[in-house]
Amino acid sequence: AAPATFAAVDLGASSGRVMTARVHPGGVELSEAHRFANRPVRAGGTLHWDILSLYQGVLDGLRAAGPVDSIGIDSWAVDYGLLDASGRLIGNPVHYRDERTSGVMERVVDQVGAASLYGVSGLQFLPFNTVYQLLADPAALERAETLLMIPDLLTHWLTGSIGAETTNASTTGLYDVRAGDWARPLMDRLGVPSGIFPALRAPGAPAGTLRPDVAAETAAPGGTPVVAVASHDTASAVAAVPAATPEFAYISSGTWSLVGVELPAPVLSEESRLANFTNEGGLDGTTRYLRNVMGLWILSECLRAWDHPALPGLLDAAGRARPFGALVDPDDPAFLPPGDMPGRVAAYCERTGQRPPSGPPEVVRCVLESLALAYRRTVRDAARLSGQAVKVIHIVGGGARNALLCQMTADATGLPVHAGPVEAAALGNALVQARALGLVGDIRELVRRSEPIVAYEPRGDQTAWDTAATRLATTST
Ligand code: ADP
Ligand code: LRH
Repeated sequence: AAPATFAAVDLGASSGRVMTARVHPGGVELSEAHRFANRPVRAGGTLHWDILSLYQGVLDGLRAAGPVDSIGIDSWAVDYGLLDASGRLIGNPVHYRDERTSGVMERVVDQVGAASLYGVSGLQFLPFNTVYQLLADPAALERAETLLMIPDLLTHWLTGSIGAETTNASTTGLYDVRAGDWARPLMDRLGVPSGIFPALRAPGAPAGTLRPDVAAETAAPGGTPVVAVASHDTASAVAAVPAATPEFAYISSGTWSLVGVELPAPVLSEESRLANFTNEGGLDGTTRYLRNVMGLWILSECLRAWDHPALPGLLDAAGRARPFGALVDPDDPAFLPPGDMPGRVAAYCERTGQRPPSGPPEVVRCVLESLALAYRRTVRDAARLSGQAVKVIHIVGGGARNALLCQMTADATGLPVHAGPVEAAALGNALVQARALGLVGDIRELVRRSEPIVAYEPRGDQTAWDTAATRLATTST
């Protein structure tokens, strides 16, 4: 087949990028056409996404990318825009870290019961799941005619088409994970109007073509196809994990760390619910059985508090800092909202009778060791709860560049860690488009052939990590 070029728009919580992927029978070459900051804006007391600036970034990126065979968009999950009867956006999409959802999940759980929610959606209980955001703002819901998840909203602005891509729909809490359809009876029970949810489309399905007026702002001709890729960024990233064996776990490591395994079917057991594991939709009907770990967000908020020192130098210093000082549970809700993260780490330590780390290198060491311990616990829980054996851990996303964390993860888990690709989500996005054109068979095999992977073998003293894990378990608040 002749080579083809695809534009993959990948919007993460920290940055957006438009990548071009040139796909030929021997492999894929990815290059960055445009990268832009994703800066949330607090206005009127609410934390918003700057959706128009993100859309402008997409257009600028499509201009820089040049003509392409097709376009796909993926982004972070759970957030959405609501359109009114005339198709206009009702308000600016709100950031999932906004505190308007405070107490809503607890109220819904009281009303319908955690087991019956989990039995339908199989979704982990996070306060910002779409369903809780919707119920936090009944006035907007009342005016809404259509709900579009972020990638579906941007796709709509590019093409005029309306649809709901399934991997992202599976993060709403309003998707029936066994039926593979919107959970309309649950919506009725919760008072969420089921008419606002568009028809579903699976990754790889067409999602319209570029409107001529929009095309004029890009370098792509009008009529360029837009494809519904695995539009949840984590689903695209998992699709591009270069695993050579089915016995692998993944850590999609960016702002969040999404830690889990790929399964043929969801796990909806009581034990799984209590461990707060999620069953999100993956490519080709797979289940992404995983848990959100707070991730590098804690580190990036520390960097912000310290006025952005250079990360490589700081990681070097953290590598030389004393091991196994204070440890924190990254999943503690105190770490979720934006704010003074070094202060919150110190407060956690004080609350749990530990000497707080002093100075940035010690804080970073504490955060990374704590993350490695969270990864260890989560990989082991995923394997135990699903019965899926795990022989290797793949780390993809920006966190694959953090050699200290990759090595700690290998040491803590006693498993080899394969790091890369950094731009897994963009690769998964582009290769689903290429596959839809018939250019690619096995996406993972193509990624293995094309992308450098760095291997970390476990080393050092496993018992030190066992001791640290026990200590953390007993100090968790
Ligand atoms: P998202 O998709 O959520 O925006 P990314 O996958 O782009 O996130 O990952 C961003 C993270 O990658 C940063 O928070 C940072 O911790 C990490 N990172 C980026 N570059 C480097 C680097 N040179 N060394 C270590 N870590 C890095
Ligand atoms: C990662 C991610 C994750 C969701 C979160 C809201 O970018 O999509 O999978 O839980 O953002």
